[in-house]
Amino acid sequence: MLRYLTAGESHGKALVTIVEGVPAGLRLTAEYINTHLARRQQGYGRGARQKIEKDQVEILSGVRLGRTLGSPVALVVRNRDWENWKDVMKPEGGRAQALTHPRPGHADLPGAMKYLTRDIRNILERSSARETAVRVAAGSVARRLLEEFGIHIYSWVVEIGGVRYTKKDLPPEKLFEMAEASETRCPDPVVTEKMKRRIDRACGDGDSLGGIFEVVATGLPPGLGSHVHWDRKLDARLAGAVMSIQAIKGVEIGEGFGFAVLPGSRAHDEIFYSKHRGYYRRTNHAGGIEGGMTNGEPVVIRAVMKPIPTLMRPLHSVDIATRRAHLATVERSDVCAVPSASVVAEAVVAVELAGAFLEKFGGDSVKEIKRNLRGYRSELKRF
Ligand code: EPS
Repeated sequence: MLRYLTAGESHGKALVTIVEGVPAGLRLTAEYINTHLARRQQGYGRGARQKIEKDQVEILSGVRLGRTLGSPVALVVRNRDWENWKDVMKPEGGRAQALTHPRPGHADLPGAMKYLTRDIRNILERSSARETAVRVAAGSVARRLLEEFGIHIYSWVVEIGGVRYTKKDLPPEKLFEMAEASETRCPDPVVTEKMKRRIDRACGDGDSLGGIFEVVATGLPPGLGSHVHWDRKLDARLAGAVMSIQAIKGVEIGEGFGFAVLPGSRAHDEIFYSKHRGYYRRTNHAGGIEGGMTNGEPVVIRAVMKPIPTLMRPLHSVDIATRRAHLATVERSDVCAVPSASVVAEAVVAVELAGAFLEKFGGDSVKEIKRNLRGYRSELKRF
């Protein structure tokens, strides 16, 4: 079983993760993980914090001489901003002014009530999307594993604050390449500029913006996941993982909500066979998943991120110390983090896909898994 946990507060000393269930013999370097950490930090509309942080991972365990050992992989990403928060965030001793003005849309108020604290900082430090830095680190391990088997994950942004990109019929690696060159991770330079102007306008208004991104995974063999139980269905697992990213409010797979208007005759992907390709489809409305299992077509996931709840022109709230009306806390924040969220989604998708992959082909070493995959592929050739 592949699993990970994270720990760490936004302005604490560091973020850490332990990834367990990684097979032995996988090439893995800090440099590889750092590439993805840097991708997450980019994006137009980010705040001043990203000028402070330059995320770098340190591999603490589970890797020796550039290859995994099969033991837990422990990773740490240090918060540079910790230097400025030592007094407020120190683990022992000291006092700090309580934050008491919850932001609508944030974890602030439900968290304060749940944990019976009147200092919202006790909640916001952990609910902060800063935690996604180390999720990308964990996801990079899973991604490296998938790459070893020809499975690749891409993402791009399709909408920010109502400025929409209509997807062109291009291969995912091409769309990805164009998204990587865009400040909003949008594959179209003209739409990128429109998105940037929309973000500028929101920034000028003291407002924030959400949007939609798409993640595509290619090279997946059919049969990952299962139809037999709710918690083994791959679409459910992917949706749960993507929904767990901070500020995500909706996830769809393939045609998703678009199925509401399509008749069955146009909704389903007809089945074809050729000696060269085996079974294949000419459309992919299902988003690569039928009955909770991959069907061999690319997996396509879209998700919507709500606008960031920290507004420079704050919304109405209540002071939880006095119960009197008060404007919400104004904290340094981002205007838009949709481009970053799409990179985080790649990471959590990688973990789910690698987990399902290991369940089917699992072994203790990459060598063993390669043999298992070869065996399955040769069965499918005769199928
Ligand atoms: C975040 C608020 C901002 C973001 C942060 C997420 O942090 P700060 O309050 O320190 O300015 O920059 O995201 C990151 C630090 C990051 O690396 O992604 C929040 O409240 O979720």
